[in-house]
Amino acid sequence: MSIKLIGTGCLPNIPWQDKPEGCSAPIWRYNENPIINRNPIEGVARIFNSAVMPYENGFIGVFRGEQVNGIPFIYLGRSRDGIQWVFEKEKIQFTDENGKPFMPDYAYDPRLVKIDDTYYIIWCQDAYGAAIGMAKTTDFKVFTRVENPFLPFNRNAVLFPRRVGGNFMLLSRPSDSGHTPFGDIFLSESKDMEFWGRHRHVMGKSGRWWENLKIGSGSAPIETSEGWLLLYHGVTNTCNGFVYSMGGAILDIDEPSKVKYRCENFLLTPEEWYEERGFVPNVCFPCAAISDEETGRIAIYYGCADSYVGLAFTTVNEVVEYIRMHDAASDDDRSDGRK
Ligand code: BMA
Repeated sequence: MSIKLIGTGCLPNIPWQDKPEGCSAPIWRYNENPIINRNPIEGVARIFNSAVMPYENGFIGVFRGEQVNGIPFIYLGRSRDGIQWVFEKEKIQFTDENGKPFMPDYAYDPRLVKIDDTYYIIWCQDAYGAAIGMAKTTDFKVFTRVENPFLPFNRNAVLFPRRVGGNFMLLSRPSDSGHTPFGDIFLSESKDMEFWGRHRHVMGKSGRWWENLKIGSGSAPIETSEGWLLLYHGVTNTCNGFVYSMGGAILDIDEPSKVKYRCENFLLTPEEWYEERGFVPNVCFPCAAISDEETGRIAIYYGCADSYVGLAFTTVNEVVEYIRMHDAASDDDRSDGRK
């Protein structure tokens, strides 16, 4: 069966490597990972959990930069090929709606989503507790804060790339203030990007060993002929701490709180040195995926061990087919999530 990407546009210069001979996994790594190494900017010790998009003739990205004082902020980077990045030295300066400086105390795990002609950045920050922050830009020079969508605590959010049923859609993961040992993915809607409601449960942790602690959305959902492809992270606990793997699900195109298929297997789990060894070992944390409608190619950017950025590849056909073949969605997953 041939599954198509919808509305993602053509991207002939998408970073790409063919699947290696003998690889049976649905997602394969770039063989020169990590693409961003330690100390990438003066005053920034590590970049990871970051998001990129095609822009002009190349690529642009928002990067989680852990400063040498340990505090994370968001940095802008540009690239011709999506692999080699040039970063701005100064963190992104956010302003309020009157153009006055309006910086959060910290900001991490940014996602970047284009809706119509506006780029939205969405991240985690303090708002009297860990909460979701948002800003918008049309030129990557002026970054205007948008009202925080939710009360604390919530540390993981991503927007859909278009309205569904006339409303903006946002996936998030309500939680507590720390490295929460729980968390499910919820969907919220808004007519204006300011007031959010109609909250629905999308899916929770499962009994499966790689995602039995908590889950959180990863890249912005990708529209396909089978539904929204959601790449997410699933977490398990071990005697040596949390392990973060990448999972996949397909959400109903018109009612995305309904899960059509949910893969019982992880799609990517820490195996390489840059995923297993670092500031926080054993973390694969997807935050972005770009795709080429023509070929069905998808390039995934994921944080590695809270220390590096990695790149991985798949095709829409291969990953959606794999998720379908290994579907283990529960009745609760398949429901509309309203109680
Ligand atoms: C989560 C977030 C991520 C991080 C992960 C592993 O709670 O803080 O930014 O990659 O933990 O440390």
